[in-house]
Amino acid sequence: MHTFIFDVDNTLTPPRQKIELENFKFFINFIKKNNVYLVSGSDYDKLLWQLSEDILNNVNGVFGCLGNSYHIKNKLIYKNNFAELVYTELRKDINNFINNSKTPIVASNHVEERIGMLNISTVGREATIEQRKIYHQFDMQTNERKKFADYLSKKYPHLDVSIGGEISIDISVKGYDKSQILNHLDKKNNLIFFGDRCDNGGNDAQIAAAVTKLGGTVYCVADYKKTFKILEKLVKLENEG
Ligand code: M1P
Repeated sequence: MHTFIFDVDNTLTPPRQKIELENFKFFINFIKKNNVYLVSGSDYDKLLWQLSEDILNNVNGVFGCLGNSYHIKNKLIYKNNFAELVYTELRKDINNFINNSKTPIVASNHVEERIGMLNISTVGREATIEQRKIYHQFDMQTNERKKFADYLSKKYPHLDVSIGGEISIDISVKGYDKSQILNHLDKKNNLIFFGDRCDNGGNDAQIAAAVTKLGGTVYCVADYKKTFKILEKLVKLENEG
C-alpha cells in the first residue's frame, strides 16, 4: 500500500495559483484510488482556493502551514501555536529586514501570522504575479532571502527558517516543519513524497530527508508539470502491472 504526500505550490499548481483543469481532472481520479496527503506552507483557505473542495475533501488529509494545521474532510484535527516567547525579539529582526531591504518593488502585508508559523516577505504578500517575478529575479541576484534566513537560523537555533515559494520566508519552531506530519501517518505504508524545495534551506528539505530515512521515495520536482509527468508514468506502470 502506498501513501502519496504532495507539496502544493509549484508541485501540484503553479505558485499561488489554481490547479490547471487538466491536472485537476487527473488528480481527482488519482486521489480516489490512492492514499493521498497534502502538505503545504500555505494555510487551509489558500489551499481550498487553489485546489477546490473536491480535492481537499477526497484526499486522506490536508496539512497546512508546514504541518501546523491538519484537516480531514474540512474538519480541523489539530493546530499548533507559534511560540509567544520568541516573538518580540524576532519581530524586531523581521522589521529591520523589511525596512532595510533594497527590494526594487514594494507591495503590502509583509508579515503573515499563520497557524504555528510566520511567513515574511519584503516585497509583501499582496504583490501581483508580475511584482512577484520582479522580486524573484532580485532575490536570485542578491540572495536576500537566503542571507536573512541564515542570519535568523544562527540567532534562533530553535527555529526553522526556510525558503518555500518565490517571495517569502517561512518560520516555524524546529521540528514543527512539514516533517511533523509523518507522526500522523501510517509509517508501515511506502511513503512517496513530491516537493520542489527539497534542497538545503528549502521548506521541503526536512520532510524529504525524513521520508528517505523511512525508506520511502522522494521526487524533487522542478515544477508541477514534472509532477504530473511522473504521476502519469506511475499510473501507467500500475495499470500494466
Ligand atoms: O508552498 C510554498 C510557499 O508558497 C508561498 O510562497 P511565496 O508566496 O513566497 O511564493 C507561501 O505560501 C509559502 O509560505 C509557502 O511555503
